[in-house]
Amino acid sequence: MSVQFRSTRQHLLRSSLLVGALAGLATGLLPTGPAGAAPSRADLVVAASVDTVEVPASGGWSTLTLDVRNSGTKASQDVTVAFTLPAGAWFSSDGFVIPPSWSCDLQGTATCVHAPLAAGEIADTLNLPFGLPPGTAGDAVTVTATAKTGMESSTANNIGQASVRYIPSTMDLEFVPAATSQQLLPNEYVNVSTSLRNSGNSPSGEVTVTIPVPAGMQGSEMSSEGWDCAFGDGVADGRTGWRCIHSPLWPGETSEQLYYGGILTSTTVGDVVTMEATAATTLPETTLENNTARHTVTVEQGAIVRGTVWVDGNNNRVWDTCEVGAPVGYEGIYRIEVATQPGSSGSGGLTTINPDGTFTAYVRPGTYRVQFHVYDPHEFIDSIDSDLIYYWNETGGANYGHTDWVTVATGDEVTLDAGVRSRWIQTC
Ligand SMILES: [Ca+2]
Ligand SMILES: [Ca+2]
Ligand SMILES: [Ca+2]
Repeated sequence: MSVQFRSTRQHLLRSSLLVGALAGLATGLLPTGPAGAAPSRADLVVAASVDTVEVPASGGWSTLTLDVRNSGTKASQDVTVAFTLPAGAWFSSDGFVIPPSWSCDLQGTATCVHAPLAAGEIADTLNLPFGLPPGTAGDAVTVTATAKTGMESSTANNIGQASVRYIPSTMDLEFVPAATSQQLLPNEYVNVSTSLRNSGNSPSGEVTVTIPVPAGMQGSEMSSEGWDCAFGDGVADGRTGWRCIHSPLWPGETSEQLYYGGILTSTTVGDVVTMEATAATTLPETTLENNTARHTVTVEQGAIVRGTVWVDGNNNRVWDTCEVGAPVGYEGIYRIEVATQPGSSGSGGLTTINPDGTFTAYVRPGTYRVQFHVYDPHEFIDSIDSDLIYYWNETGGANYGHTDWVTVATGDEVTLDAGVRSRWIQTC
């Protein structure tokens, strides 16, 4: 009778243990069987996952997340988790934090140790980045974590595994933005800014961008952080332009902005000037179709402000037909600005000063005045052939004068002159 009782009891015990173990596996929370019915034991349950389940065939990084809990009814002893990485893989040595409750030796034995876990206690989650060597696209590799402690009700749930699959490597540089445009006046500055992005899953090689200076434009040296640029003749594939180098771009990385530009010269209204930047790298790309950035400048019509700084050679305060323009430079016309009236929306390009004392500025509709700076031996004069409403001849010879405000519309051409005399008077 006692034998029968025992066997029935053992049968019941096994059943409840089995149910308990299954429930424990399913929820990870339930104790294995009624407390009074089974020997009280610890039961570690391990769960492992990876945050990146696919890496390129060129190799890559993932992070192992490990959770260990004691689902048993009794405290465990010390917990040791041993990791097995795929062949050639390695744990990162920095860039992550081990919770203080764990003590890990990832570079040596590849184990982490935790103090005993009370019944029901969940250990702090471990997040361990690891690197994978190059592999074959389509292959999967597995990371395994195995926990060990003293006597447990089950060790079947002590192993956590997660897989990472190799996918084909891709690398693709593309300009962001790839197409820009603007409308400018003749003699205006062209400023272009773009960046380069690696939209593949593998690093690029060193990057080179070449930008020839197009016809109708004069380029100038510019610097861009993160880029090493040279400007000059024969650098942009043999042509005058920019050649800029950038270190390899990581998957998903966008470079710093790349700046280049210059001033429109020898263009006329309606001209279209296109700047083309071309990127290349030392490794094969998915496509080369997106390796060009185009900046299109359409030369638009504005108004023209022009005039002459003329020298009253015979000192009669009249611009006689024989009298010519002042020289340009430190003893003549030093600077001419076409200034925008404060609050006016006008804007324009550089004022070109010619050796014969004439000047030209292309401006948008707006209100402007011309500001002249001439140097000794030249100084401003009163004359009916001068449009200055104000001038000041300094002792020392840095002389300044300006015209009244003039409002111009698209297509207008206005002429504003300034009369000067030279202390070295030459009659004509
Ligand atoms: Ca266990
Ligand atoms: Ca590309
Ligand atoms: Ca005269």
